[in-house]
Amino acid sequence: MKRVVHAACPHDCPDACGVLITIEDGRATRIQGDPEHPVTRGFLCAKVAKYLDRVYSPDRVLYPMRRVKAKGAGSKIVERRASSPGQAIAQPNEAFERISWDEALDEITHRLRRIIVEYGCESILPYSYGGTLGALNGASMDRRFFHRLGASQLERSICSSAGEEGLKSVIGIKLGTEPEQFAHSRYIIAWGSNIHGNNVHLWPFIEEARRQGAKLVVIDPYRTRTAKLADWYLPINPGTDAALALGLMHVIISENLFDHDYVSRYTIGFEELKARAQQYPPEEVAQWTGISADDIRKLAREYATERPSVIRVNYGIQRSERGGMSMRAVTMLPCLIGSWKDLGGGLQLSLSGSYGLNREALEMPELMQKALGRPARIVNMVRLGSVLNSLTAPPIQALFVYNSNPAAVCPNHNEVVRGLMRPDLFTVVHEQFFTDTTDYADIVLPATTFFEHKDLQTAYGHYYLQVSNQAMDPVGECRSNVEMFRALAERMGFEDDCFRETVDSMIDRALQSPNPWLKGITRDRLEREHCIRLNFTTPNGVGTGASPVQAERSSAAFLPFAQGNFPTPSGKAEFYSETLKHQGLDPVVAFTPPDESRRGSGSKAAGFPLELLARKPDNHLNSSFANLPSVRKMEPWIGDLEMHPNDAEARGVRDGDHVRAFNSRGEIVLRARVDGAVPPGVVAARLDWARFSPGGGNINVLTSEKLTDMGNAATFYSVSVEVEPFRA
Ligand SMILES: Nc1nc2c(c(=O)[nH]1)N[C@H]1C(S)=C(S)[C@@H](COP(=O)(O)OP(=O)(O)OC[C@H]3O[C@@H](n4cnc5c(=O)[nH]c(N)nc54)[C@H](O)[C@@H]3O)O[C@H]1N2
Ligand SMILES: Nc1nc2c(c(=O)[nH]1)N[C@H]1C(S)=C(S)[C@@H](COP(=O)(O)OP(=O)(O)OC[C@H]3O[C@@H](n4cnc5c(=O)[nH]c(N)nc54)[C@H](O)[C@@H]3O)O[C@H]1N2
Ligand code: SF4
Ligand SMILES: [Mo]
Repeated sequence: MKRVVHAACPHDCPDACGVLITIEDGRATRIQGDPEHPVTRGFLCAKVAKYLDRVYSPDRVLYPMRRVKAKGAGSKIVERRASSPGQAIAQPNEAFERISWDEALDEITHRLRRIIVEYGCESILPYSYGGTLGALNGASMDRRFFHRLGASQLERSICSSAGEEGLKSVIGIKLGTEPEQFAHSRYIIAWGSNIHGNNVHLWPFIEEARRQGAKLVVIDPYRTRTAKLADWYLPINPGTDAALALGLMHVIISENLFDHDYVSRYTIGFEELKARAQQYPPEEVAQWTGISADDIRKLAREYATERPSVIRVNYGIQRSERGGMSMRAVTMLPCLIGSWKDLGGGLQLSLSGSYGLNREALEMPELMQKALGRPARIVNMVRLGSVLNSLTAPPIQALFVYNSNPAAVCPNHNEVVRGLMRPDLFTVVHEQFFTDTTDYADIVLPATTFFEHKDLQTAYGHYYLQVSNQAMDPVGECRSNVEMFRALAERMGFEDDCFRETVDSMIDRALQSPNPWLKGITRDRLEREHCIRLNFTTPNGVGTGASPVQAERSSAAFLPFAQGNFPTPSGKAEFYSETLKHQGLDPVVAFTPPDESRRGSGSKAAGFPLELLARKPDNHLNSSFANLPSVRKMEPWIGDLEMHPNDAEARGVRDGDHVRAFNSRGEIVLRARVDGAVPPGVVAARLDWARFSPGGGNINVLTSEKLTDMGNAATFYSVSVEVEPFRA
């Protein structure tokens, strides 16, 4: 029997594609994009188009497993077998023996109970991030479980929190220009945003705009696919975006190109901003950013006058020491020129603030009270290395990993591994694959893919909610995150009703929220219609729907800030923020170069004159997909260090040579690729699994635990290194 099931891609990607899965006799035989999804419109990225390879990979974890060899032995088995470094290799499951779910759950609960008696509940640390962004499997039963247990709470700041704080400090909420409106733009700036690689479903709307004469400008230190396709590419020195934005505001204000009416009605702090921007004339900004004063003036004039103009800023600029301030500065631009009023104007970072699901009902933080009588301690995920090695009172004695692969993605890799190797640390990993992290697990539990469970799917790059239906039975003995934590709660003896709640009931309750934009959207409708746009017709306390004029031009347009309505403390876009002032931060915005950079003053930069961009792969998703041979083939840069010819020549390095990249935290061996991708002084390499890298360490050996100025986020793009030829 053949049927087609509607699902939604839950990977950590702005697009949240509508997906159709064909099932024949219980087996998935085809995956395709849902042509009816208004934004993702029937195509999938190259990696998810090959998803059957993932679901039916011979490397899937199929059963609960117990480690029988030394911690870390899995990666050694792989290394020994690796005939050529570019090849993905079979699972290192020889380090494990199969056990039953009963045995696994018994062993876990037994160990956790003992650890609680000896060290207290907060010696247990959950560790999860973006494996699935499904509303339930991303954060629901797991949170209930750890709240009820009284475990330490994880501050999930490895990705976006600096940018979010920067954005919210100006406009109050994670909302912005919807992708469909980019088709109406005449001037599009991709600012630290690799659209073609990381957000490909925005691209057709940009192409549509360009067919009608729009100009695409890319601001990025790395010549991405998007940059190569741009009308104007501006390579910028890493970490200097706040200077550029201030330089643009300098020109826009001094040449009187800003929107007086919008500024006076809907913003506060213009005088303070004006005074600050005066300190950033283009000539000075040019020295920081590497972009000429003429280009800065031209960009400012075009951006302010070629309307509608829109900025797609992504998370690239905020993975820098002062990423919060960078994002704050860029967010001020559409408020200054009033482009929020225009169809096809404004700015997009993340749109996820629109969904407003009832997260309290899903996560039930009140259960912490029951366990501890107070909120549990908070531990920052970026600092996992230090946390495992030196946190006390209590130390971490149990680590429970799901939806994440910290032994690949976490900064300061060597310290992370040192911590994971601790003989007294009890580690559980719930995974689809034997990853870098499972190598250190005492127990590995098998996890379903989105083909094998049901979920509710939001997005951070569009405004359509979806239900992702279960298409097939789980392979092997896999269980979803929801079902695994449900079983564990039962085994721990937690009798609260919430641990027995069905998936459908959880979806229903998630949709019962005070957010008016969810009005009329029910599970039943989602199951029938697959994909429903948020209900923006009613204005509300947070933002408004389209103004009458705009509504005429496009009945569906959503212009959240056309008439102000910024949900900030002042109700206006804040060029001046009292809140930041209270936090000891600059209430306006200023530029300071990253300490760890050529222009910085930090000691970490001394002796390491190159700035490393520890980048994402274009065709994998962080560490996900890197183990699948068919996907890995599409990413020929893996294992390369991209260098400018000047920097290579100065070090006696030729294209194709092996080089040693190092700093105070460690070293790795890569192959030099002397191409035109990076400007002088900058080098770039891509994230890969540690075990596929010679020596067993990936680029996160070189990245640091230093946190950003706002949001306590990771600083993957503020890394100083030196490079020399590698002599074996
Ligand atoms: N193919 C693919 N898609 C993905 C992912 C993936 O790994 N692969 N990851 C997903 C995830 S988790 C996320 S968070 C999103 C992120 O998507 P993006 O926000 O686009 O993330 P990045 O690739 O980190 O950064 C974007 C660009 O910023 C540039 N950049 C770095 N430093 C600076 C700087 O100081 N200034 C400026 N102007 N630019 C800078 C980088 O060179 C990069 O090209 O993508 C998601 N989609
Ligand atoms: N050097 C460097 N490091 C980076 C970045 C970078 O740009 N450069 N990017 C950072 C960013 S932006 C992010 S968001 C993080 C991402 O870090 P992670 O969120 O850890 O992302 P992934 O590498 O995709 O690993 C997710 C894991 O979850 C598993 N998984 C998928 N679905 C499920 C499920 O339903 N249940 C369970 N139990 N497991 C599941 C997958 O198999 C995969 O191994 O990486 C960060 N690390
Ligand atoms: S990873 Fe992104 S682009 Fe690819 S299918 Fe999933 S949502 Fe779509
Ligand atoms: Mo991310």
